[in-house]
Amino acid sequence: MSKRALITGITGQDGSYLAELLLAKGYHVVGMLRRSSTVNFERIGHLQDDLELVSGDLLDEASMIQVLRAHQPEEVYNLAAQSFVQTSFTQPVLTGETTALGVTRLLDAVRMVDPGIRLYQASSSEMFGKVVEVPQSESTPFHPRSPYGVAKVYGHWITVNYRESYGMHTNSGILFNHESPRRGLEFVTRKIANGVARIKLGLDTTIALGNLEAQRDWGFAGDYVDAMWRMLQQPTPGDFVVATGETHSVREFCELAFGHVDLDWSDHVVIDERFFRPAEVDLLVGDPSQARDVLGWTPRTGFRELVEMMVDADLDAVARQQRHLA
Ligand code: NAP
Ligand code: F7E
Repeated sequence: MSKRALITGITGQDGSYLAELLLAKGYHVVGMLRRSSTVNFERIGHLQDDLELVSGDLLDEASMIQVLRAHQPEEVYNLAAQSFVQTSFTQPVLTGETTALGVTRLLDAVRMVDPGIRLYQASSSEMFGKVVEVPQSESTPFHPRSPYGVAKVYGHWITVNYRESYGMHTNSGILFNHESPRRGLEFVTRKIANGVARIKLGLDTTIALGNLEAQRDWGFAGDYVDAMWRMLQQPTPGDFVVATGETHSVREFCELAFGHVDLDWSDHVVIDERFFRPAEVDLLVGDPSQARDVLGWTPRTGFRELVEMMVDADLDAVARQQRHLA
């Protein structure tokens, strides 16, 4: 009989890649959706016939108890969150309810329905924030710099706490930034890739950005979901940093993305104060050696390849929209 997995956040970037991976491994995949007034299947439309989609919300514990009872998964991947750092400054309470307390609601639902279920919690490099060492590993102390980062620290520790208190197989994947053509348009990499495509195809002339000197360890989401799965296959649960070990600035991302279509970024990027954050995370770079040694995981997609994949995908998508409107 095939294994059963529940994914929260199935409509998000990672949810769609993880669903593809689990389906390819023969899993029965149940995706939890929150109620919305419009269908939001942009990323999972191609998988819709292979998934079982059910209604539930991280803000409502009873809904998750009901989903767990009805579908009896062996593995739960908690990818749902208010995941945009900038929004966490304007909606800190909602971010805490979803991204922090939502984890406790889900863990508690799992504990009540079947404490033998293995759980993955989507933790984040944003927990390191104002970093105390470079690179950051599983033992680096946290100093979050946004309500989102603070909420993720809570989510991390409650995951560890349920492991230690109840002997549950709960895992915290401390993932550094991972991107793809399915990344939300508000995140800087997709904003640049989409902007480059629109400029190249004559729809825009500039992109407005904030801090170009911010540095991130950017990998490909399709590679990172494999690390999530590997964590739940281990005999003992744990915490794992998942990263490339390389860091690049927003400026470098711009150089490569515009360069890929023979444009000079400095002719098209304008700085707009609105995109600076009240507190910034300056230098994030992860040490993924534990993931390599224990999980046998390594990233496969390099930085240039990632940038070019994203720009090419947006060139295709924008050209398709133009043809549709013509
Ligand atoms: P994403 O694209 O923003 O997807 C977030 C998902 O959460 C969406 O499916 C969203 O549903 C769902 N969601 C939001 N609030 C919910 C609620 N109250 N109840 C149920 N579902 C809810 O995020 P992602 O990039 O795939 O990231 C996946 C997870 O990894 C998140 O927890 C994120 O914080 C974490 N993470 C991401 C990165 C990264 O670089 N991508 C790095 C480290 C950690 P709607 O479609 O209805 O909005
Ligand atoms: O910002 C700078 C900005 O919004 C990256 C989430 O998935 O990864 C993501 O969080 C950097 C920041 O991602 C703009 O100041 C400059 O330093 O793409 P981002 P993020 O904040 O790193 C972590 C690991 C997560 O866990 C989160 O869920 O880029 N930046 N100019 C800009 N950022 C945005 N969004 N827009 C700009 O115009």
